[in-house]
Amino acid sequence: MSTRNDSTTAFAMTDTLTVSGFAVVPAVLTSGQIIAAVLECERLEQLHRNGGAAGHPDFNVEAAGGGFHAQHPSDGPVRAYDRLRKVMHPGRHSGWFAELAQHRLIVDLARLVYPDPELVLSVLWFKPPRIGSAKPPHQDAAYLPADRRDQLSVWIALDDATPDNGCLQMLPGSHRRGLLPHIGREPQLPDLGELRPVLVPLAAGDAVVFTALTAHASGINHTDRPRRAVLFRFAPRDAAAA
Ligand SMILES: O=C(O)CCC(=O)C(=O)O
Repeated sequence: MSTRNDSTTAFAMTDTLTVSGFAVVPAVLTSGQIIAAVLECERLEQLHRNGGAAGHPDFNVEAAGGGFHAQHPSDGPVRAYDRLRKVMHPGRHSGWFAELAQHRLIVDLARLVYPDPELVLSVLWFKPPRIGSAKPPHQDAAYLPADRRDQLSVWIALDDATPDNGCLQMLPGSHRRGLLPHIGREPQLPDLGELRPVLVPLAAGDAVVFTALTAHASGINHTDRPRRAVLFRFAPRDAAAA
């Protein structure tokens, strides 16, 4: 296996990132780390099911029509659409994920782009079985103020991510178009123009790295198993402090 310290691998990765706006990095997590991550996800889901996170704004659930509620809509009995869709800032709820965010291999990926990267966002994506909804095409920059759009995401699959369970889809070259017009409360690109999405299936533990201008999406989870992933987003330290 090549390592992230290998300068040829690093060069190839930054080259792919420059040309396409994203790059796949195999085996960022070991099998032991994948098992530990999945156990932590199950613990957080259990906390949610038991009502231990009711009303907490970091715990977002699937909405009946797809998309997500900003927070748990009720403290009543858990319904199908009360399944967790994402947990924001997992490091605040799990020491394990807080430590993972500092993992050398992960921070080194950000260092390929920023000499001194700062973690600015972490998200746990759950995409639950059968009801895990699609994420429409968007650029993360659409969520960010103009002076904070230089950011790099490291999205790590915790289950095998496949076309059937809603793996990521990337729009190669979109990062060279600047910020495109978005519509909607959950910003999305109404028109892809010439851009064509490519499916990015990953094995559990693999990562895809992409810029905040790289348009991407994910499909519905049609399977009986969750499609979980953790996202760490980095910015150059000065920008994060601005
Ligand atoms: O995990 C997903 O399905 C969507 C991820 C995404 O859109 C993001 O990380 O910006």
